Amino acid sequence: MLIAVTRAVSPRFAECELTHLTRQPIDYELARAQHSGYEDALRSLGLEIQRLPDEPDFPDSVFVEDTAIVLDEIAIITRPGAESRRGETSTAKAILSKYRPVVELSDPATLDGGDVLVLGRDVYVGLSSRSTGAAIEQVRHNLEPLGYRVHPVPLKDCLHLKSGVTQAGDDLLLINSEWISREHFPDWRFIEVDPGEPDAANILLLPNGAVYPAQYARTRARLQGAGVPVTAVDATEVAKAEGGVTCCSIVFKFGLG
Ligand code: CIR
Repeated sequence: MLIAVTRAVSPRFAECELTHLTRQPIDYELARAQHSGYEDALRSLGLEIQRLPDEPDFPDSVFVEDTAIVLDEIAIITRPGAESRRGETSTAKAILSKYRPVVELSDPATLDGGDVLVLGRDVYVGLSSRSTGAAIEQVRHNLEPLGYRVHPVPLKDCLHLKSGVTQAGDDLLLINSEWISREHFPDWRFIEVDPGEPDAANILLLPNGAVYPAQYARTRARLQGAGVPVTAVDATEVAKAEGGVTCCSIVFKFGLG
C-alpha cells in the first residue's frame, strides 16, 4: 500500500513565506478546492490519504513534504530552514513514528524536504537558502550506513532542488537546467521545461501515474509526448506560494503490495 500524508490548507495561507516570487492574492477557498482535487487525484492513483492535524497558525503547513524524508528503512524529521515553519514537524513526527524508525535533524542543521530528491540509492540534497551543509552531513550520517549515497547539489534562482528537477520516469528527469545543472545526474535522460514555464519542473511520479499542475500546458505536452502518464490537477494557488505538487504530500510504502 502507498500512503500519502497531507494537511489542510491553513486559513493564513496568504501569509506564506516567499523567496523568489512577488506576493499575489491567494484565493483561500480556491486553494482548498484545489487541494481537495489533489487528494482525489492521489486516491484515483491508488494511494491512501492520511491527513495530519490542521495547523491553522502555520501559513505554509500544507507543504508537508518539507517536514520529513521518508525512505523504506527510516524517516528523518527535518528542521525547516524558515523559522516560521519549525513548528510544523511535531505532527509529522507523530504520524511517521507509526510507520518507520524516526530520527531528527538537530541544530545547527536546517533542511526542507523539498531539497531532497531520492533516485534509488542516490539521495540528492539541494544547497539552498533553506538547507545547509550541516544538514547534509547529518543526512549522510544516517543514510550511508543504510547503503545510500548522499550528494549535495548547488542551485540558483529557485527555492528548492525539487523546484528545478524531479523524476518523471524510470530513467527520466524533468528539469529546468537554468536553475539546476544536468551534470549532477549522469545516466539520466531529461525533459527540459518549456522556456516560458520556468516553474514547471515539479512533477509527482507514482507507480500508477504522475500528478502534474494543469497550468503548465506546454511542458505537460512535452511530458505527454514522452509517454509520461500525466494526471493534471489545478494547482495555481500553491504555485503563488512557491509550492508545487510534490510539496503537498509525503508518499511512502507500507505493508505488502
Ligand atoms: C515556503 O517558502 O516555505 C513555502 N511558501 C513554499 C514551500 C514549498 N515546498 C516545497 O517546495 N517542498
